[in-house]
Amino acid sequence: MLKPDVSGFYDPRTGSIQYVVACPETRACAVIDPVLDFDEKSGSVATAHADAILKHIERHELKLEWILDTHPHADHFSAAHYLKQRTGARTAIGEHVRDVQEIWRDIYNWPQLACDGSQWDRLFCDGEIFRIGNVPVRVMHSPGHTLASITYVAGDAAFIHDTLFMPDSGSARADFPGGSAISLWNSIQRILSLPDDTRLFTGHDYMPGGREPLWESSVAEQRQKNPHVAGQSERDFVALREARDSTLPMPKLILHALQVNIRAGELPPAEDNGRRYLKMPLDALPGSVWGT
Ligand SMILES: N[C@@H](CCC(=O)N[C@@H](CS)C(=O)NCC(=O)O)C(=O)O
Ligand SMILES: [Fe+2]
Repeated sequence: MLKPDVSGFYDPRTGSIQYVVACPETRACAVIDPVLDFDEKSGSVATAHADAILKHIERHELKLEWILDTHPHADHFSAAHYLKQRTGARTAIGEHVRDVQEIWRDIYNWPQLACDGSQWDRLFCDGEIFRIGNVPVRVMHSPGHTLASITYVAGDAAFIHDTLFMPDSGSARADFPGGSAISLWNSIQRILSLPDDTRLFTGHDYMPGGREPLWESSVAEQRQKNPHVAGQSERDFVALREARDSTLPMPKLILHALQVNIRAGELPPAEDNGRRYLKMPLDALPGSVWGT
């Protein structure tokens, strides 16, 4: 089996891992889950992370074919639109992004938002296969964290985003609009049915106990060491997940990020003064600090 070259790029501000996945035979590559930098205090947007990825691609003489997202992120802006503008590569995400668009169209009261996924070049469905150079990539719908989440299985490497984190860090939350702990359990079981030595690349690492950031594990390691799966039943997992989720505040940027990410990372259009604005719905989400 052709093993892709995988480079991870860690964003310490959001604990996100961005990947460049390259075909060792053709030098074709894909970017997965690139981050557009955003400082909510100043409202400033920057492209340092995306530019570092472009530099890596240039330095290694790779050819960018795909800009992939695993799901519409709730904690950072996607740099998909920016990278497409810079490179012309195609953007893609899972087809159920349309359902996520409908949820957030209502929250933002944007009846004019096209909820057909037309903001991306390609929408993948479960089981679909495409290529990064000579590396076949199989798409696995893996909902739970969001309705639209997909895992990219590229050769012996699976990009599992926010399903399982590193084995010492359990699993992703399932309490966003459209999230489901049972669906997350089922998606995790599908991932764990991949061969034992499949390289698993996670979407976030929050450095528990102050250790260095890590993002690669294997199916065997997850089965043995991750307390959210080792020895767990579906019922116990759902109880554990829902109990933990009820204690988690919403991500700092969820209301900033979704309005950008349901448009493939394109920022809102500039108003007549040339400035772009975000929209903040009030009282739309549960999980306030005062518990309402
Ligand atoms: N403190 C972070 C939390 C981000 C967050 O909720 N991350 C999601 C993935 S998008 C998650 O699953 N977190 C699990 C956890 O915090 O236990 C923030 O405010 O951005
Ligand atoms: Fe996420």
